[in-house]
Amino acid sequence: MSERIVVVGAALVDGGRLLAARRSAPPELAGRWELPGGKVEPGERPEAALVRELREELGVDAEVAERVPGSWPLRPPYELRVWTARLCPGSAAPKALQDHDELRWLAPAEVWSVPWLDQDVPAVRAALARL
Ligand code: 9L3
Ligand code: MG
Repeated sequence: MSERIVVVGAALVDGGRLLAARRSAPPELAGRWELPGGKVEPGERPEAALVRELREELGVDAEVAERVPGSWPLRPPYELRVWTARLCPGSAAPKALQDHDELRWLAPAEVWSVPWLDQDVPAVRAALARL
């Protein structure tokens, strides 16, 4: 059996709004919006990977809250798992430092106003249900 590699995504919430990040790379994903995150490294706990990815990609200090039940297939061998997260007190505001060219805090009524990556749509729906 082939190993699945977990990609962690954050439903980063602040003041009741969800952070969406527009990808700038790779070209086939550019312009579509995602829950920020990335690949778990060998031996790394997924929650630690998420904190690391949010620091690298957005320059924030975040804490992971709870797992959003489910996992969603990406291009093999990857699969997406999502946690809710929030900014730690004193964290910088998110900035698009890596792989993104725009960030947007979306109120619940605005969540479907951006073109999410197809693979993120069910994850966003599940995350929204738990905000
Ligand atoms: N991916 C899809 N949705 C997401 C994330 C964080 C990632 N919410 C896909 C895009 C890439 C792969 O997973 O094909 C690895 O992600 P990254 O390391 O390029 O962020
Ligand atoms: Mg990433």
